Amino acid sequence: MTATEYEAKAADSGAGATAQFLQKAGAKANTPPERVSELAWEVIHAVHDTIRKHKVTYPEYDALKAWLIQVGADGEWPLFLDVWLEHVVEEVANEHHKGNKGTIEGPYYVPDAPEFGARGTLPMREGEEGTPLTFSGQVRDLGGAPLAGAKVELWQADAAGYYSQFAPDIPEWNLRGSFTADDEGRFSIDTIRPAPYMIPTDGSCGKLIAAAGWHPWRPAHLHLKVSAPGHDLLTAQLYFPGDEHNGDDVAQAVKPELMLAPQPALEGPGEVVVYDFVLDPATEGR
Ligand code: MBD
Ligand code: FE
Repeated sequence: MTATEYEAKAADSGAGATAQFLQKAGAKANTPPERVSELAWEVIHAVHDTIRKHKVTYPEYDALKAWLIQVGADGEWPLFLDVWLEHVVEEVANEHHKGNKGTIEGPYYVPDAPEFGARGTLPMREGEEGTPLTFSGQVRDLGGAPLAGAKVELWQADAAGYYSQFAPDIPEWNLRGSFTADDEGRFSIDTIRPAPYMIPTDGSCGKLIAAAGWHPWRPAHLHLKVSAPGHDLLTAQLYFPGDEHNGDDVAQAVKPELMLAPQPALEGPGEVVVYDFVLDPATEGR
């Protein structure tokens, strides 16, 4: 079976994303009770206000209950939260940054991908579909000094819009890799152009989208984590000009600073693109 011959099921991607999230070494928030109370009450009161304002009925309340139960059963809490809430958490977390803009991580990052040094090709199947893309750049600090040895992790969907480890029948590390910038902070990665991503329609998030008359699309994107000792980790996504959904990403994670400018390759059928990263110094106390 090839990537285009199956339909990814919400159960595959949702359950995988939930398992992946639960494996993450749990960073403890240590939130004091006063803050827990304030945050919880504000959210609860906001829901009360919505119920009063729109005179929400018992059938609507029961439909909400059933839907919330089903989100958990589908394993779609990571998907729901990352699509509709994470972009604001990211905005607040990084508003002090002077270097590169970042954006949300989303539900499909997996740590410890294969390592390739400063230059290499992402793991791919034989005859991997998609336009070849050479993505290169330099990692620097705020003063413009190259960050030799910076780590550049890239993960992406394939040309059918599926992520390895979150859809069936794709090799484990397909289109996932970790690179180490050279003495000048430079790296170069051979990959393919990803396809736009569609939220699975058969799970709870898809049901919400259909019931509300929204669309399920994210524009095509490359996911990156760029890090260097003494600097804040940068989690970003890079986008392609002309994508139909750059202006209405369901996850609201597109920023103009994250738009690539691919050019036709000098040789061969593919494209080349250069994008540099500027990392902020490590934030105290985070
Ligand atoms: C994705 O590929 C993604 O990047 C986000 C943020 C949410 C769902 C799927
Ligand atoms: Fe993604």
